[in-house]
Amino acid sequence: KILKPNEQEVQAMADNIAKKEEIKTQILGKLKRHFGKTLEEATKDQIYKSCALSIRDVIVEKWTDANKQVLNQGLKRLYYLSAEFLMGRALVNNMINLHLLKDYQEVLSDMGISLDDIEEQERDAGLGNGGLGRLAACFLDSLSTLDLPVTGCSIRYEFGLFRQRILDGEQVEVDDNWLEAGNVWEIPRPEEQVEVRYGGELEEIWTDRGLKINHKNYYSVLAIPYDYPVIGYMSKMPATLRLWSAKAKTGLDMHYFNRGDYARAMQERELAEVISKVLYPEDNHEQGRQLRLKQFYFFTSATMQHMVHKHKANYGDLHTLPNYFTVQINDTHPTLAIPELMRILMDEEGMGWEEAFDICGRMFNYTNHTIMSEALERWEEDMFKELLPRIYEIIKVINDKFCSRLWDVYPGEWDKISKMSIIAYKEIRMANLCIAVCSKVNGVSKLHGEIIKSRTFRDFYVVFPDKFLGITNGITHRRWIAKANQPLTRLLADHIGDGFLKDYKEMDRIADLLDDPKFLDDFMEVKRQNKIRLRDHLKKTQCIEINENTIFDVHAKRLHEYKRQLLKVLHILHLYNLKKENPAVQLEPCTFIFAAKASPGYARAKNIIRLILAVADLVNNDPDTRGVLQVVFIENYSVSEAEIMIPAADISEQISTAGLEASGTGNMKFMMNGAVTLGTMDGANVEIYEAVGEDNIFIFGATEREISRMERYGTYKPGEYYEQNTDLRQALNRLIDGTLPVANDRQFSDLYHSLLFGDMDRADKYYLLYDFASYSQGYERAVSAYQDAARWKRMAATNTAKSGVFSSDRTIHEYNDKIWRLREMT
Ligand code: NBG
Repeated sequence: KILKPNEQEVQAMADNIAKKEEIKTQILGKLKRHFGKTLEEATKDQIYKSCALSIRDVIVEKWTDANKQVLNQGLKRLYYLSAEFLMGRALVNNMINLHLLKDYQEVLSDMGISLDDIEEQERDAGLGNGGLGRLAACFLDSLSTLDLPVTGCSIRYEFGLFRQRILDGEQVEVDDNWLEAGNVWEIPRPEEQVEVRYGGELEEIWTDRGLKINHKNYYSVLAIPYDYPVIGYMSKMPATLRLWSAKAKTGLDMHYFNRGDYARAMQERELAEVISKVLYPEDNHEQGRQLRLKQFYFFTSATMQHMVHKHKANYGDLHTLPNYFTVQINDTHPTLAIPELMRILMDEEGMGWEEAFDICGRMFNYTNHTIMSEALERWEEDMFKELLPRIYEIIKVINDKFCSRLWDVYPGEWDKISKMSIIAYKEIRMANLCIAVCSKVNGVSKLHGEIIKSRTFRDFYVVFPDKFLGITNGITHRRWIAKANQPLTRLLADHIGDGFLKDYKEMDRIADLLDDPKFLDDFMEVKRQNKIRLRDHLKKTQCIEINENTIFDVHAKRLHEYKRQLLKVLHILHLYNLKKENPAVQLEPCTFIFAAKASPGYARAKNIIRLILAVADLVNNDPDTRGVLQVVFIENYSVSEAEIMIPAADISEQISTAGLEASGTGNMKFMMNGAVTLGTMDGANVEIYEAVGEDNIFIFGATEREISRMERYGTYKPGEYYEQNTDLRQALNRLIDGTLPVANDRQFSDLYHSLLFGDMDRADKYYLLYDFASYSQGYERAVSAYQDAARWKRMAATNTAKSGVFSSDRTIHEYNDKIWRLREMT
């Protein structure tokens, strides 16, 4: 007997059909009106854009309403200032967040189109280097999901982070002209442009209202905002990402043009527009270049001017600014927002110093993302003064007042005061400026929060104990589960419903399933599907064949010595040696996957990539190891590559020298997707360890305390480890004994020397030799756990089950509680 659907079901079906018809009409309408094309004539790119525009309409509708509400209800808004936002692609993520994914999939498939194909038309918005920029992107998603009003502010770089190609065994950088084919998500707002000034001289003039600073002979650049709405999951409050683009004030200089000097006529324009041309490809590493300083002043000045204009227009009274805005400074890059707001309030709005300073103190907060001394931003005083004379003067006054305050606390302690001073030894120290002014200064994990108090900024902590706190990073589980891992999302939804996408705490319910054998099998089946997806992807994009029936052991992050990709490579060479020495030895088949970009100017990092590729060449082609050990380097690590790679991982390598990785966020993405961490007690690994328990993680290596003791007393002698550990010695010797196939005849003796003797500095600064034996044991433990299938599936699923606390929703709750105090819309 055929069951007849009841009335409600009939209605639901009818609604569904109507909804899908509407989506189809929207897409076809966009194709027709924007591109003058019918479906049959349209290119994939045009279909992508039509889908995106139809989705954008839905978001913009909510966005306009929400922005009006913020104003009507007088809600406080967060300005999240960051030199980087590593957004990745938006289309499918937006569909998920609007609960429209399934509908679009079906509509497109009815039209004979695959959403996967369409999705690939979108270029990643790669406006960031790594963790810091991706964190900013995750924060926008969470803020919007929690209906908290935020504007993220940055630069509309015409070229994002370079694309990486591997040619002849080396990294080659290709420009990332991501705007080439247009960006459908952004809305230009030329009517809100502001002017940013550089150079010139200052002059004091007396007016009837007192002394006034006149800034003259400056040159200026226009900042044009482009707004990009970002919607969180089932949100009423889309976030705004405001990206500023630089434009010359005059198009062509007609004076030169008329004389036939066309190149000269264009010059000013090019000089201005270079400001938003390209993202600096540096990660955890400071260079102090003038153009970079120009970039940072450019977007912070534009943002502060905009904020003040807006506030004046809406409320008139600038004294209430801190009631309506709070500003987060994401690492020191946007620090100039502080003196810039001082400048606007005093020079343009006639406010006195004390009042302006008090307002700044109440509005700004600073997040520190690294303790690596080379990455603590400093600017050369003379260069700074010439480029930003007024800002320089303001910083100088802040510094004078700050130092005299310190003098009261530490009378006579010149050394200490000069260490804490904002300007010293002809340099301006941005972190010190932030700490002197901001209400709160936070680290990004528990450990890092402690280290900044006890070491990096200890002297400041003694004076301002209430300023400091640690808030552990997080990642948005919408992108990193729902978008990146749809099979896992379906499995979880089948058991606990899809409420966890809005409320991360519901992820805790996954723990109830850990004793359900069917769930564990399904969980591993999801993993297998993801491994196959990565296998197919690699075949398609890099013509590399990998075997999904091996362990996928993944080390994916920026290339930096402290992240110790080199330690991993040495260990692979050790496994290779084992097999060469005794071909009968049984090794568990393993695919070692690396993905990492090296900063183009960081020679050592590029060399380590060369080494990884050379080791891949050796191990993959040697008949003794072929099929057992495979080394793969995935090109162009980016958000979109990560979405495919992370769900496929079995082992997550998080092996930084303890104390140096402020938090890590890749570590969270892997564990959330059921990879088991093999890592040091560093950054947020410590909290992953606490969350999953010691049975569900493999910890190895020196602790932060051990390392800092060795640093303090200078007791570390890498040579002794080389002498005493045969495995290590043999692995290291492979770098120089001619085993490795090399391109251009360049060997790896510099890496070898840096570990054993040091070049300019100490030998083995990052303690690879110290941790080698312990890493090797950690790897063995991980492999034997993997061989026990019953044990492994429980471990893997436990990692997902305990990952809720690493949702950036939790992080944002904490920031809001402890720092911002924003309210939800009513
Ligand atoms: C990085 C740290 C990571 C951390 C991210 C986000 C910088 C300066 N720091 O450990 O190295 O996860 O910031 O907080 O890029």
